[in-house]
Amino acid sequence: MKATRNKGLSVPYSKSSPPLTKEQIARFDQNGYLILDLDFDAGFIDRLLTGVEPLYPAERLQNPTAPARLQDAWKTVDEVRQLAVSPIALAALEQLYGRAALPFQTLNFPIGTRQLTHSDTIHFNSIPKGFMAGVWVALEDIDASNGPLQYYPGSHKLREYSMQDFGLESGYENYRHYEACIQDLLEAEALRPEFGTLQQGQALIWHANLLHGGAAQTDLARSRHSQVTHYYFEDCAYYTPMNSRANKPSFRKPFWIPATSDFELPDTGGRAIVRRIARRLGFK
Ligand SMILES: O=C(O)CCC(=O)C(=O)O
Repeated sequence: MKATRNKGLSVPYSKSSPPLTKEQIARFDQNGYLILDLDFDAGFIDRLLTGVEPLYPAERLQNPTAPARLQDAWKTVDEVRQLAVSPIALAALEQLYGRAALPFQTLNFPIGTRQLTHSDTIHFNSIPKGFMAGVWVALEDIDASNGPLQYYPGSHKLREYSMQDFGLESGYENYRHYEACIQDLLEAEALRPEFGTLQQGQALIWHANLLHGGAAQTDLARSRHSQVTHYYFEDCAYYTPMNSRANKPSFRKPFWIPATSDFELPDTGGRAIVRRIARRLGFK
């Protein structure tokens, strides 16, 4: 299955002046992550934060210390979209993977997520496998007390573990069992975490199979604004492992985050819902 790019998604870095050095590429290969600056200034980030704040779930007003997340704010907040199509991130990913990177999802977080350790290969995968990456951007300075990203260098070299590998049926109802199996794996492999204490505007690219999560936020009076963008790569088929059965991938048709703000969203409204119900009822 061939990925088609949305209009205008192009990387203004030439092959002769790419953003990453050979040493950075070797470090990514060895550690499974890489930190780099995306060159967005504080004014841009302020506008992004002002744009996303009113979109978080209303519970955040009642309880600002509860984890909150906002998916695909790029559709309405143009700074979120611009961050997702950062020319530096796209060019760096293309250098690391040898294929054009295709952003397909954004997540914004106002405070630490406290997410338990996992690998993104359980959520998103491709055929051929492994053509997926996450780019986590610090939208303010992050230190040990406001819930940094936590990751296990080198863990991307472990095999890719699916739900079935742990004797679990796929499905989000079994996700906490998956998380428990990953905790056992960390102990069995004696893996030690590192923490993403990044400065505002820095990004961490992670390999699809890097084990990562969110560290506890010890200072709940603080915020921890961040944005994650997930990328696939060109010329693959894409699927959702959590909804797949053994040898029966649940394929997906991502809508690539557009390079310019003059985009039209695909029809996900009434007609798409009617089509989905009709398919479930057995109508073609
Ligand atoms: O931001 C975090 O604390 C963790 C994010 C994460 O694990 C993810 O988006 O997969």
